[in-house]
This record gives sequence, structure tokens and C-alpha cells, in this order.
Amino acid sequence: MPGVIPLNNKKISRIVQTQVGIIGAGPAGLLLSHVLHLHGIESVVLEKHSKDYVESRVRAGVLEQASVTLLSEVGLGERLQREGMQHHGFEIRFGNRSHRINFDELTDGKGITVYGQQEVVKDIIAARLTAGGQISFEVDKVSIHDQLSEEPFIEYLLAGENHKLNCDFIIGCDGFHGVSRKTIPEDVISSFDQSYPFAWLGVLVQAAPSSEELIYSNSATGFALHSMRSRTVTRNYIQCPLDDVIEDWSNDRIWQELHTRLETVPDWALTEGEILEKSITPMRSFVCETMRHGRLFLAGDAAHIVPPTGAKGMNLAISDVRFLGQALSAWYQNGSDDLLNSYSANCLRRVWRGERFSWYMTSLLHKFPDDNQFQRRLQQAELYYLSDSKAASVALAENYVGFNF
Ligand code: FAS
Ligand code: PHB
Repeated sequence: MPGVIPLNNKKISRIVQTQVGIIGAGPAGLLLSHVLHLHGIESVVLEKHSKDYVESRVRAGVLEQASVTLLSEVGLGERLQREGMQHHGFEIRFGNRSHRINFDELTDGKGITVYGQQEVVKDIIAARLTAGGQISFEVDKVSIHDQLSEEPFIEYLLAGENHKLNCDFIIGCDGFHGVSRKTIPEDVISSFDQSYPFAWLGVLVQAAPSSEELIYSNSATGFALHSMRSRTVTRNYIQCPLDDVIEDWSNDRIWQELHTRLETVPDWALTEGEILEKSITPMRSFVCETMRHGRLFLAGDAAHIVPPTGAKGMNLAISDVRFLGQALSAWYQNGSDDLLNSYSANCLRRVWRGERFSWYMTSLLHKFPDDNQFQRRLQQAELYYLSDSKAASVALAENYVGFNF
């Protein structure tokens, strides 16, 4: 039968050829495909969900200055600069105190931009499709083959037909639960894992922000965060028990906890509104060392995850992509594999700095159910030290706004 080629007892209906096969159309996979295109390198992105699903998934909200600069430099900054909200600080509330982390005073003029991850994803997908980029949505049964050879390939199901993607490199950008990391043998990988005894319940709300800046609150009944997406949409989070499900949280209960945990200073009230989306995210720190196995490379959450308290997840994914884009460009343009060989080490230095900061912010701001009184006093002492010491605030601020690449 023409076009049907038997392979490993499976009928491959279609063979696709590209230079770089990318699994996952989140920020990491999409940005890598875009950056490679700018270097004249072809790629194919394989995504298990639909385009609508990927573009509507509510996740991160904060971009470090270095991420904004990179996105702008690669031609993805127009809507980001127009609609993104530049912030020059944020507030930490504890007890009945409030402490503002003033970026202008504490950093060398850096800030952050509040711009939803789904907006970043929409911008990159639009750019890729305009440039004729190949993104296959709703693929299934993705499997990775021959990553230790010079001719690796990916098999997958698309529209009910078996496909084979021949490529030079496979990049796993398929997140923590993806397939890529799992294809690296256990004896090659060292992984580092820390779970936390709570989760975050997040709500997207049709309401004007109740503050110009983000408010993180360590309250007697637990953590809460007031963030935003625009002048009319806010994003609020509350710490909740690890085994809670959405059904445990009525809108009334959510608002009651948000008011209790955030309204801890005088003359400030949280504006309510229609809840547009609710989700519960477990908290975890994870790092996979190595981020490479032969011609397979990992980037973003496929290699590392952080609790969102430090707003580092998406920014670390962008940082990995910057390193990998440089490395692949050097290989294709002058045959050098130096940057490919140092990719893992280069990424992991930045990853571990993000892991430490995310762990620090999580430890500082959450109520740990099993903490004894001594540990609770230590946390209070850290908050007072932060509030009283410029050096302590400088350390927090420089990590929050992020470091230059
Ligand atoms: P992503 O997980 O974004 O993308 C991976 C992509 O691969 C997905 O589209 C997935 O569908 C696809 N995929 C998976 N398996 C596949 C397969 N077998 N075949 C094909 N495709 C496959 N970070 C913050 O900074 N702040 C936050 O508030 C925040 N909230 C979050 C909430 C949730 C529920 C989650 C899961 C993460 C959150 N994060 C947050 C972290 C998040 O923003 C990540 O850091 C960011 O999405 C990383 O981007 P990627 O590495 O591209 O991974
Ligand atoms: C968000 O706006 O989604 C957000 C902001 C800061 C965080 C986590 C999430 O630390």
C-alpha cells in the first residue's frame, strides 16, 4: 500500500524530517522553536493538548527583567510591552505588619513585569504560525527512540495515523509529567526532590486589583497572595491542605479565607468579583541532573520544578531555552558541540539558585502544619529580620527580580 511503511511491526503512515524535534508546546518548547527559527534552524513541535487548551491554561504571572529583555530581543515583546504591567516592588504582610520590597531602592534599577503565561504562549504560537512554523497539536503516544545515536527519532500518533519524526536532536519540553525525562536511564540521572505539606488554590477573578503591586501574606491561618493579570482581572492564591480538591472550596469559603489572610493591615480591603477559573496546584521542588542524554536534551519543567512562591518556574524555562538556542546554533553553524556539552552545567547553576530562592520564599510565607513552636518563632524572626534589615531585603529583592543572563 503506497505511503505505508512497516516499522517495528507498526505501520508508519507518514515520515517527517526536521532538524530539531521538540516535545511540548509550553513556554519552553514554543520559545525554543521560535529562537531556532531565528537562527535558520527547522523544528517541529509536538503537543498533546489542543491549541485552545494550551492558550487558555492559567499558570505563571511574573516575568523577570531578563526574561522580558530576551522576549523583546527575539521579536516577542510588542504586546508584552504594551499590556504587561511593570512593577517596582511588592508587599509582604505578616502579623499586622506590612513590609514593602522596593526594587528601585534595593536593586540596580531592575523590576518585574506581570503578564500571564498564557499571553506569552499565545504570542509565541502566533509568531510561529505566521512564520510557517510546524506545531502539531493533539498528538498522542509520543515515544523517543535512538537518542544515543546520531539519528534519533520520535514516533507519535496524529489524527489516528502513526508518524515518525526523523531529526538531529530531540528536546523534551514536556513538563514534569511528560515522557522525555523518563526515557533517561535511572543510573544516568540524579534527581533531587522535595514535597511540601500543602498546595495552592488559585482563582482568576473578574475584578480590579485591590493594590498596585503584589501582596504576599503570611497570616495566622496560612499563606495568601494577591496578584493580577490586567486592570480588570486579578489572580489570587491561598495555601490549602495537600489533599484538598476543588469541590472542598465553595466561592464563599474562598473569599472568606482571602479576606481573613490578606486584610491584616488597616484601611485595606480585597475587592471581590466573579471567579472565572479555580485550580489546585501541589507544591514541589525537583531537579533532574543531567539535562542531557545523547541527542536528547531537557528544558523547563521537564528538568526542574519549583514551588510558585518565588515566581521562577517560567523564568527558569526561558533561561534554559536561551542556553539551548545558543548551543544548537553553534552546532549547526560551525559544528561546535562545546555549548551542547556544557548545557546541563550552565542551566543547573541558575536552576539551583532559583530552587533555593523558591524554597526560601515558600519556607518564609507558609504555615507548616508540623512545625513546632521553635520553628514558628524562627519563621517570625526571619520576617522581622527582613523587615528591619536592608541587607536582608536586598538579598530577597535581587533574587526576585532575577539576574542578568
Ligand atoms: P509546561 O508544563 O508549561 O509545558 C509542557 C507542555 O508539554 C504542555 O503543553 C503539555 O501539554 C505538553 N506535554 C506533556 N506531555 C506531553 C507528551 N507526552 N506529548 C506531547 N506533549 C506533552 N510558575 C510560576 O512562575 N507561577 C505560577 O503561578 C505557576 N503556576 C503553575 C500552575 C500549574 C498548575 C503548573 C503545573 C505550573 C505552574 N507554574 C507556575 C510553573 C509553570 O509556569 C512552569 O514553570 C512553566 O509552565 C514551564 O514551562 P514548560 O517547561 O514549557 O512546561
Ligand atoms: C501569579 O500572578 O500567578 C503569581 C505571581 C507571583 C507568584 C506566583 C504566581 O509568586
